[in-house]
Amino acid sequence: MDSTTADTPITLHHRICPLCEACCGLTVQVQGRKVISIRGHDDDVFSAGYICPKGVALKDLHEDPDRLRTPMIKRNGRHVEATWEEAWAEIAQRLPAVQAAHGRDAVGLVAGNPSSHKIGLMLYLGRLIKALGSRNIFTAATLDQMPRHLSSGLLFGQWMSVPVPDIERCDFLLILGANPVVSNGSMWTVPNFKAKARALQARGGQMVVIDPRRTETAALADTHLFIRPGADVFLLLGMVHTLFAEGLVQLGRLAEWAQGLEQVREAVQPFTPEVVAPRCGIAADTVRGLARQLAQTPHASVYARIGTCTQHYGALNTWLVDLLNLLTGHLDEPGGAMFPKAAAFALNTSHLAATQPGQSLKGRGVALGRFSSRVSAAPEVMGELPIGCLAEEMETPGAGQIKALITVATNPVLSAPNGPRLSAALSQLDFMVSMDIYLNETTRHADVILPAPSPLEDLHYDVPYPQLSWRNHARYSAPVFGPAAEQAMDWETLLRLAAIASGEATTPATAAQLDDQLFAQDMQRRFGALAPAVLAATAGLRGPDRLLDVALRTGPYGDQFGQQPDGLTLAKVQASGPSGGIDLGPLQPRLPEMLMTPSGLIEMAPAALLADLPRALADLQQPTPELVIIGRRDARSNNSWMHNLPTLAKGPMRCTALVHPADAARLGLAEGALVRLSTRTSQGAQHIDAQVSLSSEMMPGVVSLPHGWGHDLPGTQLQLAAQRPGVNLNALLDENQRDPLSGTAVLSGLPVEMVAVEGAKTKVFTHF
Ligand SMILES: Nc1nc2c(c(=O)[nH]1)N[C@H]1C(S)=C(S)[C@@H](COP(=O)(O)OP(=O)(O)OC[C@H]3O[C@@H](n4cnc5c(=O)[nH]c(N)nc54)[C@H](O)[C@@H]3O)O[C@H]1N2
Ligand SMILES: Nc1nc2c(c(=O)[nH]1)N[C@H]1C(S)=C(S)[C@@H](COP(=O)(O)OP(=O)(O)OC[C@H]3O[C@@H](n4cnc5c(=O)[nH]c(N)nc54)[C@H](O)[C@@H]3O)O[C@H]1N2
Ligand code: SF4
Ligand SMILES: [Mo]
Repeated sequence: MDSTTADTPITLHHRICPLCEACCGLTVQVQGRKVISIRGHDDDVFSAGYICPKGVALKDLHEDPDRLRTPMIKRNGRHVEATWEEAWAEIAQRLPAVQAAHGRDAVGLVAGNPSSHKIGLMLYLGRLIKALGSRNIFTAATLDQMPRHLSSGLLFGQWMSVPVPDIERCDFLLILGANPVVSNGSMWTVPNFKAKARALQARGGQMVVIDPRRTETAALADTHLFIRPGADVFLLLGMVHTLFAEGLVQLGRLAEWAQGLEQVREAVQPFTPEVVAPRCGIAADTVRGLARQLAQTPHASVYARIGTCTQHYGALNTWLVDLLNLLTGHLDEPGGAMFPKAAAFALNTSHLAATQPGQSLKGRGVALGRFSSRVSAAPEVMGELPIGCLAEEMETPGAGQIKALITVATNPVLSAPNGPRLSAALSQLDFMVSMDIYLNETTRHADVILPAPSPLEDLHYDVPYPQLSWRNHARYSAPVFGPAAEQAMDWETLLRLAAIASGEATTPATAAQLDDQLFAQDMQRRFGALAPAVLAATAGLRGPDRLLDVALRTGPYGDQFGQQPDGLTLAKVQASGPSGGIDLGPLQPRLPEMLMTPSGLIEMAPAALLADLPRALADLQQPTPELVIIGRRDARSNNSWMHNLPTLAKGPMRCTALVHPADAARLGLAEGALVRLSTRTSQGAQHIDAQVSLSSEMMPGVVSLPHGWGHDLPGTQLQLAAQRPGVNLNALLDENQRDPLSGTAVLSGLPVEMVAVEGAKTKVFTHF
């Protein structure tokens, strides 16, 4: 019960925002169990007060009456509130039955974007996956950044060795397919990108943005170039070609640490600027000019993100971006593209103790395609299968068919291509469990929904994002509120699920007991004879806190359990007080020590990538479609799930189709017209109806609609979102179009037809 009165003291709490990759420090003002206000934390060592509207909306999220606070069980087709024990009983009865009848692969798992922002999910999901023993593991990575991991794995030997622009020292920043002014950065943790970009310009630097829409980031840039969606591979090849043709290649310090230069030179031969220019919609001289500017600016960096990943050549694009940085001497150099050195959990720091300075460690590198999906034979990457294969794996009978599914913080019915097919397949499952905070378009199919604590009731430490940050740091947030009664922490829920999935449910241990057992086993494996000392040193901690303490202490800045007394411990990070955490300084060069490839070198010409180039070459002969569709992000939205929060939902309708006035004139469309957008996919004709907004921001021949909308499906509990549902872009997209190497879905650049809906009135946009 909330016993807050007017006399209850107001307290201030510092807290990292868990909503996007910027990881902003917030100041939360609280009275009892009420949130009074949320602001940017001015003294935060990393984000210095920056906040966006979503951070403010954490209050709405905490208070949202539709957010689930108890488990839900579906009875007679309707979801009803249930106790945790009832939920566990239902799962224990039904999940092992599927495994017993159909085998381990019959239970699939899908994990979504918020999983990467919650330490409990990040650190314990692996336990559940291991317990399941299923090949049918899917995540949002194949809707997003898998090409980034692939290139890092092949070139540097570790999936998470991702170079990011060293923006504070950079004088030329080339951005492709990213809109960090709105998205706040991705695979690059850079709160207040706008201020940092302005500072770059103020010291005489330049920013160039390549995007089929003149975005908020493009508007800030010194130069914006439209590109035909999907044509980045050609632009990038033309630039690499220019570097070789004009003698601009200079690897500098890394020359002796890289192999494959001659193979790259040969492979790019066919892609002269003249050959690629028409396809990109960018003049050959401009292609050359970009390559020259990159090569001739001492501190420069290329950054590319989702617009270049979610297309037919996602892997090639990401590789070519890495090559551009490397070939121009900007990789791992101040002001160029550098590798962060995280304080905890980074696999690319774990071997450093075994490496001599100035040497690399020959590692095992990464393996691809160790197994394939059953129906389409799509290869695994990083132990997962392309999410585009999920529906067919549920629908197609035979050994290994997915009969039961666990979803963790994901809403693929709106976020993955051909959501309607997924929705139909989910409704046919024998059993489905969702860990989620809403009864939404996906979880409405679940037999049991297990809720999560509100972000303000959870501790926070970012696991992946310090590995991608513009500056090194270690920041921790304690929960602002204790958990609501009965609410399990994510790690507890995952351990209970894992116990059931591994068949141990008959010995009902508490999550704490399971955690102690697993922790002791892990420490034994890792530290051998020293394990008892580690257990003693971490006594009193449990769950993610305990794993974090071990990771910090054994990490590159750690106290090594007393051997480096000045080093980091969890207690030290927690005690950092009003600064919100510990600053670990600007990015430092990390090569060659960080390399983990089999050769111990940067392997710049991986066979799998070279073998994909003929596909691009053949593609140059293809005609370009008249109209293609791309996505769009909005500052007040977050993929599919923040449309139920009042402070974000208010204002103009955001799910509109942006159309260039010339296209509108050609097709006879006026502002506000209702149009039918149609595609022909591998599954037949699809269409949705959307309202047009005219915009000269668009490249002619390209229409843009945001994803994550379509909240008008029955059986959900999202009252506000349902009032202005928007339409589902992903109903138009094709789950079978993907980058063959990374398995990443093609979400950008598919041909679309657009016609006015006969008889529909031109509507004035609804405003909340
Ligand atoms: N066409 C098109 N489609 C896209 C994209 C695009 O650009 N264009 N972008 C893609 C990208 S980059 C991504 S990452 C994916 C995202 O797709 P998903 O990974 O499926 O993520 P969301 O759609 O954001 O759904 C998040 C789910 O997590 C739940 N949730 C929120 N917070 C919590 C929590 O604390 N705990 C738990 N257990 N659940 C929580 C929400 O209720 C929601 O159900 O979408 C992709 N889809
Ligand atoms: N406000 C808000 N912030 C978010 C999210 C959100 O939904 N809303 N989602 C979060 C997530 S999960 C992610 S992964 C990140 C993504 O962060 P970003 O990668 O910055 O994503 P977008 O803002 O979608 O920017 C992609 C850009 O690529 C452009 N584009 C589309 N097709 C092409 C193409 O073929 N070539 C080129 N060069 N450009 C193209 C689009 O016009 C768009 O401007 O954002 C995160 N932050
Ligand atoms: S930019 Fe991202 S991390 Fe920062 S307040 Fe907004 S949602 Fe939160
Ligand atoms: Mo994403």
